[in-house]
Amino acid sequence: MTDKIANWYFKDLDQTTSTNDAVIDFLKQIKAPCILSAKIQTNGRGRLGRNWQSADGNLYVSFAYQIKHQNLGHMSILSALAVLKTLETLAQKNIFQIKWPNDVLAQNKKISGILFENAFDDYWVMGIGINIKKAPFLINAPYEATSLKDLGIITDRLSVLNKLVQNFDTLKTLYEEQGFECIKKSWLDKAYNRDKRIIIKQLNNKQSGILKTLDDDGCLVIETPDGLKKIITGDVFNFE
Ligand code: BT5
Repeated sequence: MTDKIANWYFKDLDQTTSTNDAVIDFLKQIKAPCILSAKIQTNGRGRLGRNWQSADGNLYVSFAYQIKHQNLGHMSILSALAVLKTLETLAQKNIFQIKWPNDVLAQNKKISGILFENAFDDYWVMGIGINIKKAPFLINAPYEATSLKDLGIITDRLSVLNKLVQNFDTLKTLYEEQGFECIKKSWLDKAYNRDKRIIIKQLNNKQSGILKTLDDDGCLVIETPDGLKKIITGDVFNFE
């Protein structure tokens, strides 16, 4: 019999290359929304081929489910809110913020990252890493890393996963019933650098502006001397 968490089929592995890959095999086998986690990833990845350091003790988990193309940006925003709400139940509430689109920071250090990838057709993989017991020492990274343990919170990855699933399901239902507006509002309340000057680095481009809001697709809106600009992809940095 296959395990379940709420309505999701669930599998936990001792080790895999990346849960974002392993969950696709699970999805093909189970043919229904599913979640796969692993104790260790040997080749965990971030966006643009970057590495996600995946030591034992942290949460590495991927959710595979259907997302309509037009809702993808919304789900990216919603996923960060689910992580933030989960962390808020464990630690002091006001230390967490979300850096667009979906990094979660604690005291200005990165505690969680999320990677969306297409599985096939309209099935997408939402891969989430949360540092629970160990934060890597990052060289040349724009943000230091932190973990729940560094914040004085002792818990384990599967307890955090259960809370995460609960928060994600609640937010997804809210979104399906009421639309993006309330997700957007909650996200903006926790936005890192809101109303501050930021730099956005894209592959061959760098621009700066004041972080103002999200548009109705979940894109970032910055204010520049040329007016409001919509940012679809990129990495956000503090302006120094
Ligand atoms: C992300 O990419 O933040 C998305 C990370 C997604 C990881 C999950 S784990 C489960 C699933 N399976 C996978 O293979 N991936 C997903 P990005 O915004 O590109 O950030 C990557 C950068 O974060 C790196 O270049 C480092 O600077 C930093 N970093 C690496 N490992 C980290 C860690 N454990 N904690 C905090 N920062 C880290």
